[in-house]
Amino acid sequence: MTQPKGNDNLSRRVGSPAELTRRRDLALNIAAEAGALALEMRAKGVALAGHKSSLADIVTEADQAVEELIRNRILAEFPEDGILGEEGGVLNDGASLCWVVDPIDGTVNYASGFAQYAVSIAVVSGGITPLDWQEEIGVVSAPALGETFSAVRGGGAYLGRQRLTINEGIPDAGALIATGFGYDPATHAGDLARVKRVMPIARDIRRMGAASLDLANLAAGRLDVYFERGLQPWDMAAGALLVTEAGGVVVGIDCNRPSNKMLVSGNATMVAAVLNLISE
Ligand code: LIP
Repeated sequence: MTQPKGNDNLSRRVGSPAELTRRRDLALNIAAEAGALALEMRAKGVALAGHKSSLADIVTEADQAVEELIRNRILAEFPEDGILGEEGGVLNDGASLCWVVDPIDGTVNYASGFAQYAVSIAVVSGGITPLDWQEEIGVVSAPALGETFSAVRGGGAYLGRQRLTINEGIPDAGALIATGFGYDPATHAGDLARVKRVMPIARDIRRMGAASLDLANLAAGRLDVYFERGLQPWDMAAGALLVTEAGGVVVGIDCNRPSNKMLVSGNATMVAAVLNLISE
């Protein structure tokens, strides 16, 4: 079985360790402020601001307000950096470091009253798509769960101050597998077919509704593998670094980089097994 190598095609370092540490500290502070705003707005109810790809794909006023807070805080400290945000698009395209922001990942959970949502903030270099960027910093903060995950490339992944390590191998009892389903009904049959194909190696399936937290939970050893088709760049940027810094790999279906076509993540043995099954 060929094992995926992960993100080994991009290894150059943009930004000194000190520059990255400053941005990591800022990302942690911003995530705390953004999470507090999300909680405060949620306590007052949910105001729908619109829809995106379908009626199921909603934007709330909190998504917009939280992203605005994050953008303003980044620009106040690093006006030369790029920003790619779920709600506000691209700013300063071509900057050597770009912040990739999902203000509320798991918006449907947020609107429905589930705690499984997160502020996801990454800093990447080398491009503004997962196919060509290198994740440098990742922060995933779940305000309603009181958990904040963080990583700087080369420095390990952490939940608070606790260092994270991904699970090894394939468990004898079967793997705890997380996945997700996009908002486009046309893709659901394919998504379900892939779930059926991985069931022979599954202990059970989880569909929790926030990709950044699926990746964070994988980094923390709470899950064995996670795969999903149709993810956007901001869904995966920060969480992918948490996984690689915890010793895992994050790949696509036909190359070593994830994209909206597919993301598969876990330890290399687990990922190879899932890739074999879903590629059949
Ligand atoms: C969501 C993801 C979720 C995925 C949805 C969507 P949003 O992000 O985190 O797991 O299945 O397709 O992308 O839209 O709540 O930021």
